[in-house]
Amino acid sequence: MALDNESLDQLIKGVRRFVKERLVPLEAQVAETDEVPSEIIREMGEMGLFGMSVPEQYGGLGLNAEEEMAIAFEMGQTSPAFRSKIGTNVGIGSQGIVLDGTEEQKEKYLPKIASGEIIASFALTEPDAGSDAGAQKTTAIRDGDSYILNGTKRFITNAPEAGLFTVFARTDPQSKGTKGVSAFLVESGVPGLSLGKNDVKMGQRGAHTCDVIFDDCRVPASALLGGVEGQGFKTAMKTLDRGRLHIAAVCTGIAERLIRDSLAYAMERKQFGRPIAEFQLIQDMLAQSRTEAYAARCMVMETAKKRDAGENVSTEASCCKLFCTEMVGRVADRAVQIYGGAGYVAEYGIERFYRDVRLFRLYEGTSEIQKLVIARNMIRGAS
Ligand code: COS
Repeated sequence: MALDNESLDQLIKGVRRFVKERLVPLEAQVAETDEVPSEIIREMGEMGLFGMSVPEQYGGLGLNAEEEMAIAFEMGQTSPAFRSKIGTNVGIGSQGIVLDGTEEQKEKYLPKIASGEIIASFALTEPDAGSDAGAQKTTAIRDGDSYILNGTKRFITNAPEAGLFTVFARTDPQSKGTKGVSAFLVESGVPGLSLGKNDVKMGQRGAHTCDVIFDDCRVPASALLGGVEGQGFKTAMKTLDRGRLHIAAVCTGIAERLIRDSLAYAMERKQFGRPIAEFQLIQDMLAQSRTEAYAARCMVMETAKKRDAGENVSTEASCCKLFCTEMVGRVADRAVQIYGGAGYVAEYGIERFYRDVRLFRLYEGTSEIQKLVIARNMIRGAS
C-alpha cells in the first residue's frame, strides 16, 4: 500500500462525500450546459485527484492500483463527465510519462499534471487508425534538433482543455505497423497544432473530445518520449493496460449507483397495490444487476492486487474492461426497465446514464479488441 490504511480510508470517505454533496446535485446542470463548473475542477485539484497515479516525488498521491481503483469506484457513482475531467491526467495522459519518460520530462510535466495545472491528453486514434492502432499515419520527421509533425488525431478526450498531448507518430515513414511509431510530448499552443470543433456526442455531456491537427508542427527533439524512437506503440499499450482497469472500476461504480437508485425506486413505486420491488420479475432484474456488479468489483480488485504485486495483467485488464463495460450496459438497461416510462424521461436522469455508459464499450479499446487481446494472450501462453 502506498498510503496507510487510515489515510486511504479518509481519502475514500472524502471522495464519497464530495461525490454525494457536490457532484450528484450538479448532474442535470452539467448535462444541460455541457460544462463542468470551474469551481468543481478546482476542488478536485485541491483533493489531489488529478495526481492520483503520479508518484509522490513528482507531487502526486502516488496511489497503487488497488487504491486508485478504490477511488475510481467512488468517482463512478455520478455522471462520468466529472471523472473524465481528471481521467486523462490519472490515466492515459500521464502514465506514458511515468512509465517511459526521461527524468527531465517527468520533472517538467508530472507536477503540473498532478496538480491539475495542465490537462494531459492522449492522441493515438486517427481517422484511419482506431482499433488498428498500429496503422498510424501521422508522421514525425527529424529535422536537425527538431521533429516536424503532420497528421490528424481523432476523438481526443479532453483535447479542447489540454495543455499537453502525448502524440503517437511514425518517425520511420518506411516502416509499416507498430514498428517505427514514437511518442512525443507536445504542448498546446505550439505553431502548427490546431483543434477541430468539439464533437457532438450521444452522451457524456460535459466531457469534451475533438480532432487535433498537426500541420508542419515543429517540436524540439527533447519532446521525444523517453528520448528513444520506435517505442511509442509499446508505451501506448502499457498505458492502456492501466487505463482499461480504471475504466472497469468506473463502470462498476456507475452500476452500483444505478442499482441503488433502481432499488429505491422499486421500493417506492406502487403498482397493483404494492411496491414493485415485491414482484419477482423486478427482483430478478435487481438480483442479476447486483450479482454482476459484485463480480465486477471482485475482478477489478483482484487484477489491481496482481498488478501491484508486479504481475503482467494485460489479459486480466482486458477481461475487466470487457466484462465491466458490458455489465454496466446491462445494468443501465435494467434500470430503465425498472423505472418504466420514467426511465425514458430525462427528468429522472436514468436515460442519461443509459446513454453515458454506451461509450465505455468503445473507447480505450472496443469490446471486440479486448476479446482479441485476451484470446491472443491465451494462445501465446499455451504455445
Ligand atoms: N504491453 C507491452 N507491450 C505490448 C502490449 C502490452 N500490453 N501489447 C502489445 N505489446 C507489444 C507486443 O509485444 C509487440 O512487441 P514486438 O513487436 O516486440 O513483438 C508490439 O507491441 C506489437 O503488438 P501486436 O503485434 O499485438 O500489435 P497489433 O498491431 O497486432 O495490435 C492491438 C494490437 C489490436 C491489441 C492494438 O492495436 C490495440 O490495443 N488496439 C486498440 C487501440 C485502442 O485501445 N484504442 C483506443 C484509443 S485510446 S482512447
